[in-house]
Amino acid sequence: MSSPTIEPQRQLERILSLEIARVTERAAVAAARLRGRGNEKDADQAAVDAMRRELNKLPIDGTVVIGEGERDEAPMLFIGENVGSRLGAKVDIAVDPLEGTTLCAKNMPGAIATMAMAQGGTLLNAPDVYMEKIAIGPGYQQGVVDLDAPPDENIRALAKAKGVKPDKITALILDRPRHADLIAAVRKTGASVAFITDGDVAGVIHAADAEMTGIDVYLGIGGAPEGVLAAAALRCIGGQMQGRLVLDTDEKRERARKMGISDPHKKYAMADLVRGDCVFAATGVTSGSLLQGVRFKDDAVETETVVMRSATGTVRWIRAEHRHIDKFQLD
Ligand code: VTB
Repeated sequence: MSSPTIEPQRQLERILSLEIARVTERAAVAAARLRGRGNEKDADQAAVDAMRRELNKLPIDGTVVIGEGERDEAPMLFIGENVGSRLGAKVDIAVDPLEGTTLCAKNMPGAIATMAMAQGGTLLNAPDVYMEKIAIGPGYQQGVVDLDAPPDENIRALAKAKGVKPDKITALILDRPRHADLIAAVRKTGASVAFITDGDVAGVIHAADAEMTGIDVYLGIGGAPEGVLAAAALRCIGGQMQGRLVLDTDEKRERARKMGISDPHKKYAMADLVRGDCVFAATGVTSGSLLQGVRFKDDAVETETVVMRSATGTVRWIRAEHRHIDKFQLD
């Protein structure tokens, strides 16, 4: 009797799409122990250490392409670091062990531990700089909004495509002084602006489910690492996204060049940010609109994780109860 065969790369990716949950779970639990302590650095380091420990248990030859800063300046999970058992297939890894360090330090909603994995050489290797971003959900014609179009034009085009007036559109934007003109332009169309203080990976994901979240479009400048992670999620759940690195100094352009980025003004489509199939995971650290935060109970620790896989479009919500938490770091 012949059994169905799955090519080895696909098989591994299928296994990793569940294994990845362990990695973000551990990072989230480690960070959650330091919620509300006002110490961003310690919470971040705890998440980084836990994530690295778990990554090194995976049967992969992994390279961190989006990480906690660049070599020499980051103690661990820096861009270029090798992780995994080194025996398996070549895999690109993007991590943000604690996305929203301030949210965690202040115990505010929306901090997550997140990462994405893809075949080696398929995730954009970007320096830790800013990225201009625009993202919308699935169901629209390709190119209905564009990073290079003025914000008011994008809002009108999106409203038209949705069959509503601009005042029925809501744009999600990071609350930063640098967005003053953008916010004014969006509001001038009659559209509404919803703010986040941090956490634009979840912000972009929200735009992918307008019916549920009320967010039609994500706009503005956030971190480039978060941009690649968000693109990985969107590749799994559908939607459109464009980004452009903000390389406004010689020093940044040189850092980018060393990572193989020759055109500093390049507009990246989603398929440039993530060039093939990927898996994405995020675990809540503090409770937010995307995920429940870590709950510490007497006999267990509870986590909530979302895992997405682009090959099949499967989205899994994993509520886990971790018992024997004392042994947590040993297995
Ligand atoms: C965003 C957000 C992050 O950084 O990318 C933002 O997603 C951008 O940087 O959670 P600034 O804070 O400098 O504006 C975070 O807020 C924190 O890393």
